[in-house]
Amino acid sequence: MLCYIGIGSNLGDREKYIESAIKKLKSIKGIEVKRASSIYETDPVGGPRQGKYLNGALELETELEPRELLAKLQAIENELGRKRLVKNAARTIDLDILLYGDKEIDEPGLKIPHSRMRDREFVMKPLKEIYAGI
Ligand code: PH2
Ligand code: MG
Ligand code: MG
Repeated sequence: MLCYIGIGSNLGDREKYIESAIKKLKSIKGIEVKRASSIYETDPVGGPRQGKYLNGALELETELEPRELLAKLQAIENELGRKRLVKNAARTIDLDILLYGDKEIDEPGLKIPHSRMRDREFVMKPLKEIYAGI
């Protein structure tokens, strides 16, 4: 399945976290990273006062089911020191499933397409760079 991931970081060495996350994704069996967008510096949207983000998007080819993919992304976030204390707080790394083929999922903890992505410039700008769909 062709799928699109949003990637963001606004804590610590942001470039390094994004690089490490992409490297870890590449090493996972059942995931192939096909395209990576440019990385943009963006102002934080929502949440408590925090620093600027680096944001990008990735195109993946994956054999994993959405829940399996989500678990892998969360494992990478945890390995890279992501703490979940306050909603929308600053984070070392954020990996969000934006699109999974044309599948629509609305379950607790997993909403695809990602909620509010269309309103978020920091998601749509890098996504448009690599999106191969209609
Ligand atoms: N992520 C959020 C909340 N706000 N703002 C920017 N600029 N970039 C993000 O990735 C971001 C955000 C929640 O995931
Ligand atoms: Mg997230
Ligand atoms: Mg997010």
